[in-house]
Amino acid sequence: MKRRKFIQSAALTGLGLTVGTALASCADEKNTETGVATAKATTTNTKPVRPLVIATWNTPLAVETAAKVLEKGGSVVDAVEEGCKIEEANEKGQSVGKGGLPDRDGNVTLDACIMDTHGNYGAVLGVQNIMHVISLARKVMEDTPHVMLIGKGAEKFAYEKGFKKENLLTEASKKAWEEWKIKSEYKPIINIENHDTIGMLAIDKNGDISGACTTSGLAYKMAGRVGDSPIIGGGLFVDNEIGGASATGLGEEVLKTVGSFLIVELMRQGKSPQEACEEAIRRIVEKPNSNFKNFQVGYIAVNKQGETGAYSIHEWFSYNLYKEGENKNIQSDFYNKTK
Ligand code: SD4
Repeated sequence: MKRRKFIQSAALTGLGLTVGTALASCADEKNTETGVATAKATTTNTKPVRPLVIATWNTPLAVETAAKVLEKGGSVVDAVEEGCKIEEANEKGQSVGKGGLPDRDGNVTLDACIMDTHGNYGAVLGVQNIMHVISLARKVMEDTPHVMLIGKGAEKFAYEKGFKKENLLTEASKKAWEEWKIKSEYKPIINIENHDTIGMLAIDKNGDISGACTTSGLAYKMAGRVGDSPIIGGGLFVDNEIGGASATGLGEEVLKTVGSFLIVELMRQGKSPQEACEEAIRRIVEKPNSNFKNFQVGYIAVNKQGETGAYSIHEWFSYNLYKEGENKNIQSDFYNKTK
C-alpha cells in the first residue's frame, strides 16, 4: 500500500473503520467536520470498567483480539501480546512488523517492549528478519536475566527460541524506499496512515494491567537509530498499582520527556489519565524553541479504575478502545488548534 498522509484520508477512513455502532458515552462528542467521535475527557467511573483494552491508532482487530483473550479469562500479558501480533503480521501497516518501512540502508529493523502486571519488562531493539518482535520481547522478559537485547544478539536469541527467519521488506515498502532514495530527505511526517506504531494497554477482570508496544520505527531513520517504543518509560510504562501509558510519534521527543513514565507518575499524583496525557504533551510543546509544529506525538493512558485518556500535539491521532463489550475508534483531542 502506498504511504500517504493520514490527514488526507482520515475523514473517510475514520468513519469507515469505526467499530461498534453506539458512540454514546459522556466522554465522547462528535467532531462537527468529520462526524467522528472525539475524546474530550475521561469519565469518572464509580465502578471500575473491566476488562478494557486501549491501543494507539485505528487498530480494531488488534484490540478485538486482545479483548477476546481477556473475555475468555486469559492473562492480560497474553492479551497485549496477541493483540500486537495482529498489527505485526499486517503487511499493509508500514510502521510495524512485516511491511514496515526500512531504515535508509533498506533494512527493516523492529523495536518492541512489553510489561507485565509485576512491573517486569522485556525489550528488543533493532531486530531484523523476525516478524513477532513483541513475542521476542516477552521471551527476553521471561526467559533471560536481562531486560533488553539488541540487533544480532536478539536475532540469535530468536532462532534459539524457535522463531522463523523471514524477509520483512515487502514489495510495497521496497518501492517506497527506492522512491525516497531519489531525494533522500529525512522528514518524519506528522500523521501517516491510519495504522502506525501500536502501543496497547489492557486491564483484566481483576484489575491487573499489562502493556506492549511494537514498531518499525521512523521510516528512513539512520541505521542503528532506536526510538521510544522499546524503551521503558518512553514508549510504554505500566505500574499495576496506578495504570499505564503508551506513546506514538516522534520518539526522540517522547524520550526527552520520558513521556509514558511521566504520565503514570502524574496519575499517581492524582491526575486523571486525560489530564496526565495533556500535561505530558505540554511538556513537549512548551519547551523553549520547541518546533512541535513539525512533528506529532500522541499518548494513550489508562488508570486502575479503567478511566482512559488520549491526547496528541496535532489532529488526527486516534485510538481504539474496547470497553463494556464495544470496540470503537476514537479521534483524540489535541493541542494545536491553529490551522
Ligand atoms: C519511533 N515512536 O520510532 C516511534 C514511531 C512512531 O508513529 O510511533 N510512529 O520514534
